[in-house]
Amino acid sequence: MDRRILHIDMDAFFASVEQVLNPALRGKPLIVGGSKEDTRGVVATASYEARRYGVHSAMPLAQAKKLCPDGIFVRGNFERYQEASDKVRDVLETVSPIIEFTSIDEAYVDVTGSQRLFGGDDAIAQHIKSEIRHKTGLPCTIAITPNKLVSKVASAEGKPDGYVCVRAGEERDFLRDLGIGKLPGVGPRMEESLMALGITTIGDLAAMPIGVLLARFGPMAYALQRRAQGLSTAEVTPATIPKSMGRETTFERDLTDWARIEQILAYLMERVAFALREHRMEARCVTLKVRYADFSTHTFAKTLNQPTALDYEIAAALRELVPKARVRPAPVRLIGVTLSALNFDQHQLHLFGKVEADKWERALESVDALRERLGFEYLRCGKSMGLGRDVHLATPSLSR
Ligand code: TTP
Ligand code: MG
Repeated sequence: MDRRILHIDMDAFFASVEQVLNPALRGKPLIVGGSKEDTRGVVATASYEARRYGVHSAMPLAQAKKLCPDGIFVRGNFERYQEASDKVRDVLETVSPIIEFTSIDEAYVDVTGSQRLFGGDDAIAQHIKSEIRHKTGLPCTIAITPNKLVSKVASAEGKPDGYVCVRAGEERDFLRDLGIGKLPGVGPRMEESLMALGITTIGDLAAMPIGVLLARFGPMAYALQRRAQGLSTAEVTPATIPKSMGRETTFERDLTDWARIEQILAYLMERVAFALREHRMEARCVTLKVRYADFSTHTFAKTLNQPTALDYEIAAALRELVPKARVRPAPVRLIGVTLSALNFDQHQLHLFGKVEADKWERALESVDALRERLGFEYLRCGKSMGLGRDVHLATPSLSR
């Protein structure tokens, strides 16, 4: 049976949620990301009315204010967006269990097996759109096509409040006249290289003699051209969302030296923060776990004002928690750190305009990239450096 893959993306998501919460904002140019007085933040998103003025995501607020002086600026309320996203998930679950969220407002659903029950693509899309409207008041755009790649492109084309259906065999026709920059994986640099070869549409790339592409891009040319032809076999892989992530270790012998304990704690923290970022998640709660020599186990938790995936913010929370653990003068048998109240990273670092965080985020991106290439131990940052390169934990424990 032909695969049918649905892609859904909520329209102007944060702005639409704000408009549901406060109907006075409907139909108005609305900019989410910071108040009018906010000078440092960036735009998280803008309503379609505000987009007419040229305002878009990631634009500095100051610039948005110049382009759209009569716009309404709000800071945003991430919890409400997560709630809305959860309701969208509930609706999608009524259609198929194979759901993969790729961001807070975007998901793929394999609806191959749902065709008979609902009576086809159109009925599935209709059902989802009206249920989401009913349960959340929010508009969305849906595409159903033979694969993830074409669905992703098609839903972007269908915005806002749209539905696009591409049948098997029509993929290439559908993509043909679209600008080459619309093909997923083609960023601004790649777009430039393709333009230099005279390729301006996805159809141009699909029809290009492969030799020309191989000469310019090497072996990746094959995959590139296949994508332009609308071919993709990627599966919808439902991600189980972890509730928490933790790292802990039992020492070879009980320790009383807190300088040493804190070094190991810093190492565990770096590891769990790295894992968190790998999952593109953020945490709002940091828990320090201590088992003393007498096996009594205590946890000390701190809830952050805002979710984070940054080492230095998690370290700051631990610095507040460690003195609480040290109140008991007993030797320590086990130490651990757990991050919970997790959600997917939704650029809220930018949303709340934290310049400092921004700097760290960029630094950690490079650190993580090196670690992926060379191994975790290659690069370490804070207190844990005192442990040296090859850290050996007697009982490394990975928990979720
Ligand atoms: P998008 O789906 O990219 O944008 P959107 O839903 O606002 O608009 P569209 O109709 O074009 O889909 O992102 C979803 C939400 O993620 C968006 O509402 C706000 C947030 N976001 C940021 O905070 N910063 C960003 O740079 C982007 C792109 C999105
Ligand atoms: Mg969206």
